[in-house]
Order: sequence, then C-alpha cells, then structure tokens
Amino acid sequence: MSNQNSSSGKNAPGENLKIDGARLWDSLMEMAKIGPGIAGGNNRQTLTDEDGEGRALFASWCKAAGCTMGLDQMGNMFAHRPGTDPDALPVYVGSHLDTQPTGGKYDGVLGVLGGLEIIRSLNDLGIKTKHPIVVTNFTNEEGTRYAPAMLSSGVFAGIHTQDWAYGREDADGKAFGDELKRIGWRGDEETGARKMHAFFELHIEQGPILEAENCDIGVVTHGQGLSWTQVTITGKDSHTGSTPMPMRKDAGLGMARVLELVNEIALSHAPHAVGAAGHIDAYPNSRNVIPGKTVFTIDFRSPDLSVIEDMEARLKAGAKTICDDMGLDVEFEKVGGFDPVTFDEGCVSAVRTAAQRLGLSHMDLISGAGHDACWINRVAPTAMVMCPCVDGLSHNEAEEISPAWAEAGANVLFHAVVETAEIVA
Ligand code: HGY
Ligand code: MN
Ligand code: MN
Repeated sequence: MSNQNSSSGKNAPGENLKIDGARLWDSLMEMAKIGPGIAGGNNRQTLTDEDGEGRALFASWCKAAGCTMGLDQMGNMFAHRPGTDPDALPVYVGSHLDTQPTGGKYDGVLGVLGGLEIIRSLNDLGIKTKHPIVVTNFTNEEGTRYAPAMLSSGVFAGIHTQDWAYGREDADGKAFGDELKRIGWRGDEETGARKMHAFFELHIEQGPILEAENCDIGVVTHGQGLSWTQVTITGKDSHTGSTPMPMRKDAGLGMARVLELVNEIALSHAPHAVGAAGHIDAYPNSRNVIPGKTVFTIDFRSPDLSVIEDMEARLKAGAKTICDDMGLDVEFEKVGGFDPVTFDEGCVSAVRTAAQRLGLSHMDLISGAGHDACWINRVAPTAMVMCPCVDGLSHNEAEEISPAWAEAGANVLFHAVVETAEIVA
C-alpha cells in the first residue's frame, strides 16, 4: 500500500488505492429491492415500513464491517469505524436512503453505500486512519412526505427545532415524531451533539451537465439556494355544467394562471434560475365540480439569493393581482428554503486533487439540487462529489447511472475522506 504526501501535506492515498466497484454495485442493487417502484425505480419514502427495512439492511452491513451504530432522536444513523486517535473528531461521509415516490435507485443511496464501501475497502486494505470515519444516513432528505426537504440534517445543523420537526404532518395527518417511533428508528442521542472534523457527500448530479461534458466527476463548489412557497387559492365549488362562466370562482383556473406566472418569472432570470410546482392538490378533485380550492407549492431555485428573493416577491404580487381580478382569495406559506451554499475550500480541494490523482476527468459544478451537505456545511467543513446520471434524469424511476460512474465517484470520495482522516502508515 503506497501513500504519498498530497498537496495538503497530509498522508494522501496512493493512486492505486481503490474501492471495490462490483461490491458497491451489488449493494446498490440489493438496497434497490427494498421499496420497489412500479417502473424499475424505488418508492421508499421516509418513515414508511420500507424505509425501516432499508435502515435495517444498512445497519446489518455496517455491523458486518465492524462498525458500531449510533442513532439520534431524528433517526439519523451513524456507523462508526474507530481511528487511532480517539480524541480526533471523526470524518463523516453519507447522504440519505429515503426516496421520492417515483424515485430512482441512486439518489442518496449512492452516497450512503459509497461511504460504507470506504469502510469495507479500508478493512480489506488493512488501513488505519487517525480520525474515526462515520457513515451517515440522514432521515427525510427528500421532504416529500414531510416538508421541508433535508429536515433531519436541518435539525442536526440547528436550522429547525426538533419539536417543530416532530410536529410536521403528512397528507394523512400522521406526525413525523410518531411515525419515526412507529418504525422503531427514533434514537436517544441528542440530535446535533456530534461534532465533525469534516463531512463529504457523494451524489448523482441529477442534471445533464457532467454527461454532456463527458466528465466523470463534479467537484461541487456551490449549491444553489431553494425556496418553497405553498400557495392556497380559494374560490367556490360549483357545478361544471350548470354554472354560467361569468359566475364561476374557479380556483383551478387561478392556479393555472399563477403557474404560468411562475414560469415567466423563472425565465426572466435565465439561464440559472428555475421554477415549477411539483406538489398540486385540487379540492374536491371531482370531475364535475369546479375546484373551490387549490393548494400547490412553488419551488424556486437560483445560485443568487437576490434572484430568489425577487422571484418570491414577484410571485406574491402577481398571484395577488391574478386572484383579485378573478374574485379569488390567495394565501402564501413559506414551507422550505435555504440560501445558496459555498462549500469548504479545503474539502473541495481534497475532492479536486483526488480526481486529479486518479486521472479522472473533472469539472467544478454548482449543485442544482439540495442535499444534506447544504445544511451540514453550516456546522462542519463540507464538500460534495458528483457523478453523471443518464440524460441528467432524476426524481424519476428511470434514473440511471453506469457502474463505472459509481465506481469513479466512490474512488474520489474514498481518497478525499481517507486523506482528510489521515492515513496512519
Ligand atoms: O429538493 C431537492 O433538491 C432534493 O432532491 N431533496
Ligand atoms: Mn438526494
Ligand atoms: Mn432527491
């Protein structure tokens, strides 16, 4: 086993140190069997029985790799591999195992199992590190069943209170705290008490840039900011056949006009800003009733905070005008968001030099999606590694990556983590 002084002066792994790509791929495929979707992807939503099964499988693999398991009060899981210096703060590495309802097999999972593969490879190679290494699964990164996204890494980083998070309810009125207890994954550790030397997250890009540039590795320098505004438009339920057009108070039409406005606002800040509504509910949602109420969430994103603030303001002003003109009521509730993120230069440099050492094509990247790393960056030096995904597609069951992309990303993660954890020769 050779190691060399890297640019940072710490013990860096030699370029011949690699993870076992086939073992990583097998684990990804094994995890994908839990909470299968209907079209080849996954539906392993947070705090469902399937989430519980996935957690149990992950914990069994970590224990088999010699790790001791920790669990905090938000259900965040921590698999601990000891370092030679018990006083040294651990290097954390991980992501999330929960998926979208029509999710892919790799979003989040690649980062958690990529972290486990580092432990397995260090064991195979008989490598010791000064700092412990801890592989992490953060609860409810997706924010689908329980808004907002990155809920538990947000509590860990002190963004949200745990009581507020426990009280979040899903569409059936089930509270987060109760469901976490029901699936048996509510731990005793105080959330956020753990201190980190650094945190690294491997994730698929979920966008088209790396594949289009024929680039193996994204060195993520920044993450764009996110804003979720829930809009409630109230009109009047009435018969779709017998109600004359001028008498209608159509909350569905009001929503359609607001969504058109959202598109215009985002396009006015081209090319980086984006906007859409992924969550849409119409009430009573009956074929022959004009919707008396619509509830939908506008997802605005941009690398520039002032652009996000402009989009939010124009949404509220424009939607109010639309609804006033139509005799509709409109209410707004901020249900999620975070400012644009700048990741730690030292950690980003460890990712970049790892890609260089391994001879992998790489480019700096701004993350289009939000990740647990965006919140953990508030409490520890943090960076992300990205790999391409086919057609940039994600949050779709057809999400796909190649074994080679997974292996390359995990090797860069391996080198960045091990260099930061400092190999003890
Ligand atoms: O919404 C996001 O960007 C992340 O996928 N949860
Ligand atoms: Mn994700
Ligand atoms: Mn996702």
